[in-house]
Amino acid sequence: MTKWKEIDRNAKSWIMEAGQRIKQSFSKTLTIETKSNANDLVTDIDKNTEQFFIKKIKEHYPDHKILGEEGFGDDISDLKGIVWIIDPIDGTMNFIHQQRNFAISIGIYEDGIGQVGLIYDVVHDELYHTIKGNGVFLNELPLPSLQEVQVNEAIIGINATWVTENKRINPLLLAPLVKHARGTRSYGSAAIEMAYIASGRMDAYISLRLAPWDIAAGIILVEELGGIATTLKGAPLNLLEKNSLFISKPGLHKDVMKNYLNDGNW
Ligand code: 2AM
Ligand code: CA
Ligand code: CA
Ligand code: CA
Repeated sequence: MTKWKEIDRNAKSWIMEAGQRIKQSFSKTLTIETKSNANDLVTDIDKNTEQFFIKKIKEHYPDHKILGEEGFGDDISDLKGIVWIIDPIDGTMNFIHQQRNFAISIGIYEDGIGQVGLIYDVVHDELYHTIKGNGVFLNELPLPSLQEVQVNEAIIGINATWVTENKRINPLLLAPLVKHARGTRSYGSAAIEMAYIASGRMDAYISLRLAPWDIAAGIILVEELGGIATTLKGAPLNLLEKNSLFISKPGLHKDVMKNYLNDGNW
């Protein structure tokens, strides 16, 4: 078995096991804390899940590094070697309020190149996974390459925050795109929104500020199918810091960059 096949097989088995543990936690009382602000939440399950992965990875691959949202991994200052970038629960607010619409996200990189991507929508039991160069699968189903679509036929994922007064972007810049798109959606989990681009349920997703663990797996999945992922200014994403994100089907990316985001003096 090749190196990546073995890593992928282990990662899949651990992500399913972690998902089971999360489902079992639904009957228990959550410990909820806040982080940077009153709406930035974390639970004991986020922390336990991250620690579960770290234990498994360190046992099997002691020379791999781990970057995790809850900070139990390594202090990473570069992407040399093999780095697992993990969000144990993406969509914690949904996890707490809805007990659905959250996912486990794992992107595995070697020297900065995405090699394995997994996003597990726990409650819907949908595992999106890829080994670079081998296609993307939704559970056992192979997903087709992404086809071009026009703005007026596109469903675009965007949080309403970005079209109200905010400190990152003039909301008027995004208003025409929202108006011209066939529809907009907001699922509250960046990983699920990117997985939905991979599966064709959405055509693009925009956010003004996401961390490496929010996007690490999703960009591997979408790029494997021919999609494009950049910042809103069209620059490459940097997995060592926070980024804005515009990720979409191929033709749509070019069209939106040219006709909607080009004159954004922001
Ligand atoms: P999280 O649930 O892992 O924190 C919600 O729109 C999306 O933005 C989720 O993917 C969420 O990830 C992410 N996010 C990143 N930073 C956030 C923050 N400070 N507060 C809330 N959501 C955040
Ligand atoms: Ca969080
Ligand atoms: Ca996240
Ligand atoms: Ca998280």
